[in-house]
Amino acid sequence: MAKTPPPARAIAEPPITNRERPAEPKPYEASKDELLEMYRQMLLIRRFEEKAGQLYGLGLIGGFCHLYIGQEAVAVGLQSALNGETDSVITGYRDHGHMLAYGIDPKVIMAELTGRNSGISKGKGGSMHMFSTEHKFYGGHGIVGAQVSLGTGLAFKHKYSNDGGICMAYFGDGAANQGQVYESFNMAELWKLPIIFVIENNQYAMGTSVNRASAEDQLYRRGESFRIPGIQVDGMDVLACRGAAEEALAWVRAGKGPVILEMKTYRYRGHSMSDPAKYRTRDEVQAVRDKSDPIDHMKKLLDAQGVTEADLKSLEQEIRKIVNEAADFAEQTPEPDPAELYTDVLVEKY
Ligand SMILES: Cc1ncc(C[n+]2csc(CCOP(=O)(O)OP(=O)(O)O)c2C)c(N)n1
Ligand SMILES: [Mg+2]
Repeated sequence: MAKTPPPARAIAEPPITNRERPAEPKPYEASKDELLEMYRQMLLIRRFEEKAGQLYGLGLIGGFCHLYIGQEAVAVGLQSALNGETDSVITGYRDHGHMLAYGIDPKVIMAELTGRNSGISKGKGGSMHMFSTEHKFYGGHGIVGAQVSLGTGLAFKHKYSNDGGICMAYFGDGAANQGQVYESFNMAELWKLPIIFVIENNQYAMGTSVNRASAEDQLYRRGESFRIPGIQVDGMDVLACRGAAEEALAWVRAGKGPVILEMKTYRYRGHSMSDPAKYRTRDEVQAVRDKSDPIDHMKKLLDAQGVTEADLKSLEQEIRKIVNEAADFAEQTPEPDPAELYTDVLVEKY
């Protein structure tokens, strides 16, 4: 028998500001070990991306390559709050940092960048198309905004199979203007899907600044007409990111439906390696680096915890070693066999 539809809501409803919403996030109170781990992960991403930039310059990486430098606190802070056993992550093409933050081996990521058979997508995906279903990391997508709809599907699966997981779907400020994002918002709220929509507002979509492209540039408000609460977060502060993740997760895990997190961040490099970044001044970039760099900020917190320069130096060396080993591996392993062209491709009728 068909279900009776729910009654229409009363007209005199409280405005959205009076509705229940997630608690105001507080910066996460991390132990010294947690601080060190977050610092380690952010530094790993930064050094990995710098090395990827070098390999690209040497012609060892083909195709597109979008670096995550400057945005490290977002993936590290948010993903540190996830349950790696149950929760899924999906993002766009700026994906290397998210994979590293999700504990995926730097070697197989770098080998994918250089198109080798030991790469995580057997060298056939490159920078933008990496997956690890084992780690519940669902890409790596080149079509702007597509990951929002796919992530909504992942969240549907979490709910349908009652597996206790949630999906974290990342997208950019440019993607936030895409039509499919709003279709996904509608479904996600209607069905109370367990999903956190993370808008990484790094201020630019290719060469267009957010204010030039967005009628509502306070992106955390973009869910209001769908009754999805939004929180704006300092995306350059890893503890603020983690604190926001805690509140968003509490809301979503309680079955209250999706949340939007707008992470105010900044990318230091061009949109991709082929972008000369003529749409902004060097001074603008330098000012953000000087004032808000997430790694420098964390260094100060570690200093206050009694972590010495020498401790940080040895950590830096350890990370450089991991990154150099990943680069050596990525240069030395063979390219895929031509027969690989015919694997992982749909060739039958479905
Ligand atoms: C559907 C679609 N339209 C356009 C493009 C071209 N494109 C690639 S990245 C990009 C900008 C996206 O910017 P944003 O969402 O802010 O992400 P960011 O690169 O800043 O991480 C555009 C327009 C694309 N890949 N897919
Ligand atoms: Mg952007």
